[in-house]
Amino acid sequence: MTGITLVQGDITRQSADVIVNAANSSLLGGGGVDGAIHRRGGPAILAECRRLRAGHLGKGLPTGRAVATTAGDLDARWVIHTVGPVWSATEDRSGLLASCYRESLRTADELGARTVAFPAISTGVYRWPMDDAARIAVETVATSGTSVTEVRFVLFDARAYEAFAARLG
Ligand code: AR6
Repeated sequence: MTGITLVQGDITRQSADVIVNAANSSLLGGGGVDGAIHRRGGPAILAECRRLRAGHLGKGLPTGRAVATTAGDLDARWVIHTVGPVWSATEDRSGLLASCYRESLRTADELGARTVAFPAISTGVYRWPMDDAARIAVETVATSGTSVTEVRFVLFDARAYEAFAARLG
């Protein structure tokens, strides 16, 4: 049974087997959670991302996919980088957002991780509406069949926390 928990705060301060990064396809850093993870996690994470880009991810990580690296100086064993879709009002990209959660958990299962901390993927720079993002995140995790025992959503502000809390009932 996977327990779903909620925390309000900075994901880079969490202790977990896996901290998930809301990255972009380049894997070479950015703002938001991505910037914070690389800042606090130190250069080992970026070094491994560069090796992935020089190897089998030469064209970058596609939207909806996930890949693991070291967690560097974070209090975690791995960072799993996933690329959320940019919100579109005209195209339904919810399958890609669900895929981020599913693929991250599949990768975590392969690693043997027990605890996974997720940010609210795509709800910042990529502008996904928070309530809808919370619905997709909770539904996808609940139906994923993962062996992870705790999935922790780490929400940056009260608005995000309330949106996820409403979905968990
Ligand atoms: N801990 C937890 N949540 C955070 C933190 C933090 N330290 N910082 C921000 N958030 P975003 P995206 C929240 O923009 O929308 C980057 O430049 C934030 O309030 O980080 O998937 C990447 O390189 C929001 O609710 O990710 C990509 O280019 C949520 O995390 C692009 O942004 C996600 O916001 C990805 O955009």
